[in-house]
Amino acid sequence: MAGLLARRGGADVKVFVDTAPLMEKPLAEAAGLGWQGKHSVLVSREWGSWLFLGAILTSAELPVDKPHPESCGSCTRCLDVCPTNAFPAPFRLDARRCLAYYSVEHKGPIPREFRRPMGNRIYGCDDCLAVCPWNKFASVSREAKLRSRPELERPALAELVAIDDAGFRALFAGSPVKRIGHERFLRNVLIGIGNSESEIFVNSVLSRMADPSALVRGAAVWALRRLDPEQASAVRERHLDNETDPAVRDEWSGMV
Ligand code: B12
Ligand code: SF4
Ligand code: SF4
Repeated sequence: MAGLLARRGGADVKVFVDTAPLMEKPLAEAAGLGWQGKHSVLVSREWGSWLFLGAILTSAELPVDKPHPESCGSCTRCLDVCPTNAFPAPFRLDARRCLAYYSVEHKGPIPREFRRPMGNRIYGCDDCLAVCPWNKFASVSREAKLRSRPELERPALAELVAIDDAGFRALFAGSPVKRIGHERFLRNVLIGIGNSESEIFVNSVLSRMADPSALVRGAAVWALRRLDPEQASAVRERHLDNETDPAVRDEWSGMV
């Protein structure tokens, strides 16, 4: 539907959902749908923070709505919960510290500072949205396309890290997760495994140590070092002999 141009009742209509250079949040606030909360996304009295925005540009004459007043009051829950302190001030997000940016948009290795706070978030982060007290007014959407798929509700990390490119594409067909591609997906899964502090994943990690992707190998080194430092020391020289990528070599550095 995104970017669709049509004529309806004599007016031009163009529809966008997160696909055009439009600032949807200030537009939604001006349209009276809600207000930009201290976490910077739109909050509605009816839907809380759990909503997507869509925009319709039209030449039709429409009545003008009143902008919605800001209604956060003294609440600071979203600012306090952020695992990376991404809010330098209320209503102001530093996207360079946001895990939604690193897990979804960022193409390179996850900067070291953000690996532990990332926990086991494989795609995006919703913490600041999830704690908003206005969510108590939200209800589950009846839209079938927004329903979660049972096989993806609590996926096992060991299964996710073993998945190949074709399996990844099949599992996430029709889902935005597919957009990040297999390599970035494995990078995020390996960070989640490294944060699990559970040695049961060591063999899964070892199976990715010689992956053709340097991004994946680098994340596997980090995960192995966290889960089993002795094993990491034992295999270090063997892997370094064949490693040409400077970023992956850097992951091995500092170990003797
Ligand atoms: C770029 C972008 C991101 C970036 C930057 C986020 C951001 N807050 O801007 C990243 C990748 C980090 C991101 C993350 C997420 N995003 Co996003 N994102 C966008 C996108 C494409 C553009 C947003 C934008 O214009 N940012 C630019 C900045 C300048 O805008 P702003 O924060 O609103 O800035 C205002 C205030 O912060 C303030 N301000 C900013 N700087 C300063 C400085 C000073 C001094 C002062 C006083 C004020 C001030 O004034 C600005 C103007 O109003 C929109 C879609 C769209 N086209 O609008 C979706 C959108 C905002 N994202 C969305 C979602 C759902 C998310 C995530 C929850 C995804 C996830 N689960 O991982 C997270 C939430 C993180 C968060 N707390 O914002 C939804 C939000 C729905 C809603 N309820 O509003 C949108 C609207 C997409 C959609 N159509 O549904 N996103
Ligand atoms: S999405 Fe997560 S990391 Fe980003 S600002 Fe919200 S709580 Fe912080
Ligand atoms: S959690 Fe509190 S401060 Fe943050 S947007 Fe919701 S009401 Fe506003």
